[in-house]
Amino acid sequence: MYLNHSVVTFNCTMSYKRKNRLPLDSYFQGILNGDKVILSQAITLSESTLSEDQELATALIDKLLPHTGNSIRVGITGVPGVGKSSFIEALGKQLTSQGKKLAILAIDPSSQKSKGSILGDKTRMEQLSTDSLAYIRPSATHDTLGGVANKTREAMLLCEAAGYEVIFIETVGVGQSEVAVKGMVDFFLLLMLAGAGDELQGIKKGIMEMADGIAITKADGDNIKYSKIAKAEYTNALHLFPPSYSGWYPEVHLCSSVTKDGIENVWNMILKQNKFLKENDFFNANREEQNLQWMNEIIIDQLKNRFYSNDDIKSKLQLIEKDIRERKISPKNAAMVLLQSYLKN
Ligand SMILES: Nc1nc2c(ncn2[C@@H]2O[C@H](COP(=O)(O)OP(=O)(O)OP(=O)(O)O)[C@@H](O)[C@H]2O)c(=O)[nH]1
Ligand SMILES: [Mg+2]
Repeated sequence: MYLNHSVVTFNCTMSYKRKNRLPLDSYFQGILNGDKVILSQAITLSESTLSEDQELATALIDKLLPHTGNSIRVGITGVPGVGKSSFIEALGKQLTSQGKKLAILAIDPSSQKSKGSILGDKTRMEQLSTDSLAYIRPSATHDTLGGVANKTREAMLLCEAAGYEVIFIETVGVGQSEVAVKGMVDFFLLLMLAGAGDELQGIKKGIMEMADGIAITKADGDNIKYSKIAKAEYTNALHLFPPSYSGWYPEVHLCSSVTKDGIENVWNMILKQNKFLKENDFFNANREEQNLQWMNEIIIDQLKNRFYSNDDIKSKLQLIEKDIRERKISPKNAAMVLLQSYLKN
C-alpha cells in the first residue's frame, strides 16, 4: 500500500464526528451491503474539497478496489433533446426488470457553474428514480471538467463496489466532455436524430469517430422512414473512419423510447462488443490504459494547481505577461523562466 491508511483513519476519526462523517469501515461495509444512503454519502465525501475528506475517500476507494470493475460501463451522449434521458429510462427499465442493478451518473459541463440538468432528469426518468434496482446521481460540480471527470470516475468505482452491474454515464454532446467520458467507459454510445442534419445536431466528426455504436432515436410514427435513411447514411459515414484499435466495427441501430422498438437491439450491440473485447483481450488492456490515463490527469491537474497558486509565480506571471504583450520576450522563453523559477523554489 502506498498510502498509510492507519494514519488516515486516525485523522478521520478526529474529524468525522464534527462533520458528520462516518468511520472508514462504516462506509466500507455499507457500500458492500449495497446501502444506497451510504453510497450517496460516500460519493459526497469523494466530492468534498476538504483535505481530510479527500484522505478518507481515497482510503475508502483503495479498500474497495478489489470489489470494483465488475460492471459494463457505458457512456451515452447526444445533443440536448435527442432523447438521452428517455432512452436511459426505457433501456434501464428493461435491465432492472431482468433483475440487473443499474447506476446512472452524469458529466454535465454546465454543472461546473450551476447544478447540473440531470437533477431535472430525475423527473424525466420517473420510473427509474423510484426503482429499487436503479441508482441515479447528478453530475459532480467542480471548477474544471477534469475535476468533474475525476469525481465521476470515483463515483463509478463506488457504485461498482455497491454491486451495480451496469453503469450509464450520460453527457451532453456539445464539446470536450465526450472525450472525458470516452476515457472511462467500455462502450461509447452516440444518440442521433434522423433528418436533423449533422450541422444542426452539432455533432463533430471527432465525436462520431469515438463512437462504438450509434442509436438513431425517436424512430417511431412518421419518423421511421427518415430514420431508416439516416441509418444507411451513418453506416456509410462510419465506414470512412479507420477501424478502432480493438477491431470492433461500430453498428447503427434504430430505436424508440416511446414504442420501445429497437431498445433491446442497442443493448445487444453493447453486449456483443463487450464479448468481442473480452475475447480479443482488449477489454482489460483498455481499462488498464484508462487507469494510467486517470493517474496522469491527476498528476497534471495537481501540478498545474500548485504552479498557478504559488505566490511567487503569481507575482512574476503578471510582469511577464506584460512583457509578452509588448513582445519583449517570447512565450516560450517566458514559460521557461517561470518554470525554472518554480522549480528552484
Ligand atoms: N416520439 C418520440 N419522442 C421522444 C423519444 N424519446 C424522447 N422523446 C421526446 O424528446 C424530448 C427530449 O427527450 P429527453 O429524453 O429529455 O432528451 P435528452 O437528450 O435527455 O435532453 P437533455 O437532457 O435536455 O439533453 C422529450 O419531449 C421526449 O418526450 C422517442 O423515442 N420518440
Ligand atoms: Mg436528459
